[in-house]
Amino acid sequence: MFDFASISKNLAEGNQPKVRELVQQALDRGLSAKEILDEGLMGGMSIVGEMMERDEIMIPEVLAVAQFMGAVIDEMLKPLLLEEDMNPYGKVVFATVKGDLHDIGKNLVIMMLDGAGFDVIDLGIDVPPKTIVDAIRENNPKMVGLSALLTTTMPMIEKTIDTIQDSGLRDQVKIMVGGAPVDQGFADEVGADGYAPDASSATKLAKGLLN
Ligand code: B12
Repeated sequence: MFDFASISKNLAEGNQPKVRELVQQALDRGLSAKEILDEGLMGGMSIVGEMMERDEIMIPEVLAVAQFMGAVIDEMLKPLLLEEDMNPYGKVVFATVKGDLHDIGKNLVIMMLDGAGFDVIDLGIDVPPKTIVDAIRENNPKMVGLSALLTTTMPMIEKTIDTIQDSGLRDQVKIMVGGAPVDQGFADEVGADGYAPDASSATKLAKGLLN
């Protein structure tokens, strides 16, 4: 039985050489990339998420862990995940809405989704509704993620959802919304399918909505 918890623990502690060594050991023992991702790396990000909730870790450290996890996935697991045909959750189009330049939270959510096996198309910041509609048409995603960090850009989430609706694409996608000023009440009010307060619950939400 492989000690996946030690991958999680070392990832959360930022011990990068040890994480690489353990992931390589797991691969050498013939464990699947998906197992290593779900049991080891995602466990580490859950620990980091909990530390964030308790204010025990600073944002730059969180970003460093998330970026490192992305690098391990890219360099060590991605080719195998593709071979294993592990993209079980399909495509997600993600954007910070028009008028809003905040992307740290969006990028964290994207990294977690990426790590969990979603194929995320990141449209970036300050994204107008039409660009999002065009991206849905082009990429045929199962889900759209919208982020807003300002009370002044929250209405742009509603405008974006309305534009998706008016374009006749609403039934094709689930829509999840988030960002510091957003809450469940707002999500219900604007007709989103779901809201999550942070990156690890966003991943759970996305899996739940698509199951
Ligand atoms: C960093 C920051 C900036 C940086 C952004 C850099 C960047 N690349 O993102 C800069 C300096 C550019 C900036 C600019 C401004 N900012 Co600013 N900024 C912040 C700050 C300090 C941190 C935001 C952050 O990154 N948090 C960390 C991340 C990890 O958290 P998060 O974004 O909330 O994301 C998490 C969740 O919300 C959730 N989530 C996020 N998106 C999504 C999406 C989905 C689908 C889901 C499910 C979940 C989800 O998961 C994330 C991870 O756990 C906040 C204060 C704060 N504490 O929030 C102010 C804050 C958001 N900013 C504020 C303001 C006022 C501004 C400016 C207007 C300032 C100015 N006068 O110019 C400009 C606006 C620029 C613009 N048009 O967007 C105010 C907003 C007030 C309000 N009520 O609207 C805040 C609250 C500060 C304050 N207390 O006044 N800002």
